[in-house]
Amino acid sequence: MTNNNKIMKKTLKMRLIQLFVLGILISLTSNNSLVNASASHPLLNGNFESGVLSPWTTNPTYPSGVTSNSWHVYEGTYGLALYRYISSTFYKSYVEQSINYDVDKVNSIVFYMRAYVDVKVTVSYSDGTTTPVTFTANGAWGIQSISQSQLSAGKIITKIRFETLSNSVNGTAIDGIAVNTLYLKNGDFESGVLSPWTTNPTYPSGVTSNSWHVYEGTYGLALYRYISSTFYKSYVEQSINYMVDEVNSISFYMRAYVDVKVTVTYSDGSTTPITFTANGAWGAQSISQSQLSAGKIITKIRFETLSNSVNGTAIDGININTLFLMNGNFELGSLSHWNTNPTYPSSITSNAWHVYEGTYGLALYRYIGTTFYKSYIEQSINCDVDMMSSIDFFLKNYVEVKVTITYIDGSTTQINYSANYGWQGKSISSAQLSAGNTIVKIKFETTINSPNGTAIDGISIN
Ligand SMILES: [Ca+2]
Ligand SMILES: [Ca+2]
Ligand SMILES: [Ca+2]
Repeated sequence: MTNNNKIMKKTLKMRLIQLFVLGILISLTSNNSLVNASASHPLLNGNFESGVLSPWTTNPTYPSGVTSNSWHVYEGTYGLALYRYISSTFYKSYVEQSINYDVDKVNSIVFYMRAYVDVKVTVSYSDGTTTPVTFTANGAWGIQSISQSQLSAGKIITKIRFETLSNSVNGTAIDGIAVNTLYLKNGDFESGVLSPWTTNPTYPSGVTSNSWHVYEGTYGLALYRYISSTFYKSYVEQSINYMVDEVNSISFYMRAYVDVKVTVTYSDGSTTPITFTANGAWGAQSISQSQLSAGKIITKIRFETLSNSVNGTAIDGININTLFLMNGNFELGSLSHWNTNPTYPSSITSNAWHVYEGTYGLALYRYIGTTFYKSYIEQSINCDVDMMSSIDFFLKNYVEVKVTITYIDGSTTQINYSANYGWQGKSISSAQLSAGNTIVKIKFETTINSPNGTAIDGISIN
C-alpha cells in the first residue's frame, strides 16, 4: 500500500467515523426534542404548491395559512399568509419545519417575501444553537437570501422557522422557499429543465426528450445550440462541493460528434481539464479519483463542446460517485448518487406504498403498460468490511430481489431475498461478507418482470 493510499484510507476512516458520530447526533437531537422522528429530510413544500401547510407546523393560536389568494402568491398557485387575520388585525404567526442539511453543503437559503412587518428567519442546528436573521418589511415582492457564510460552518441544520415579529394592519406573504445545496443535482436531466445547470447565454444548451439525446430515463442534454444548419458549441456548468478524497469517480454517458472538455474547478481556483474524444455513439465515460487533485475541494464542474459542427452532441446520466453510501433513505427526493438500468429505470416516489420511512422510497421496477419490469440500482462506495457490522434495509418485494456486493479484487457476494408481501427489515452481517476485503459497489435488483411492484427504503451501512 502506498503512502497516499494509507493517507486516503485514514481520511476515509475518519470521515466514516465523523458520519457515524453525526448520525448519532442527529438521532439524539430528534429524540431529545421530541420532533417527528421521520422529520430528517430536505425542505418540503417550500413553494406551498401542495395547497396545504404540511409538513410545516405553525402557531396553534394564530395559525398561518396556505392560500391561493393572489396577493400571497409569487410563483405557482399557492403562497403563505404568515399571519392570522381576526377582526381587522393581522396577528403575528410563524411556520417551521424540521429538516436535515450539512451547512458545508448548503449554498444558500432563498425565498420571496412581501412583508408589512419584519420577518425573522431562525436556522437551528443539531447542537441546539441557532442563527437568527431578520428581514426588514419591504411592502412588495422581493427575493431574500441567507448565504452559507451567514450560517455556522461544520454544523447540521435541523430546523428552519419563519415568523412575523409583530401584529400589523396589513398582511405578510412568503413563497418559493428553497435550500440550494451543493451536491450535483439534475445530472440525469430528468427534471426536464436545465436548472441548476447554467449555460452559454448566446448559444444555450438545452434539455430535451428527443430520443437521440437520451441515454437513460426521459430527458437528456443537447450540448450545443442548433441555428440554421450549424450545431454551435456550448457548455453547461454547476457549482458543487465535494472533497476529492470522498469522490470515487465522475461518470456520464456521451454521444459526441465533436470533442467534449470536462473541467473540474477547485476551491483554490486551480482546475483539472479532461478532453473526451468524439465517439459518435453512446458510451460510458469516467474520470477517476486519481485524475483529480488529492486533498482539494471541487467547487464546479463544466461540460463543453470544443467546436461548432455538422452534428449534435448529447450527454446524459452525469453522476458523482462518492466513497460512502449516500441517499440510502432516498430522502433527497431523487436517485442522486445511484445509477439505474437505463432502459427500465427505477424511480424515487412519495407514493406511500413504496415508503417505509420519511417521505420517499424506491420503486425497484419500471411500470409500462401492465408490467412491472425488472430494474436495478447501484452505487459505488469504498468501505472496508472490517470497519462495518452490517448492511441494513427495508424490503417489500413481490418478486425475488438480488443484492450484489462487489469487492476491490473483483469478487462478489450475492444474497437473494425471496418474495414477501409486506415490509420486512433485512440485514447482511459482516460475517456474510468477505473478511479483510473492501466493498466498492452495492447493487439491488429485481430478477424478473412481474404483475406487482417491489419497494426498498432505508438502506444503510452500519
Ligand atoms: Ca407558490
Ligand atoms: Ca436522462
Ligand atoms: Ca425514505
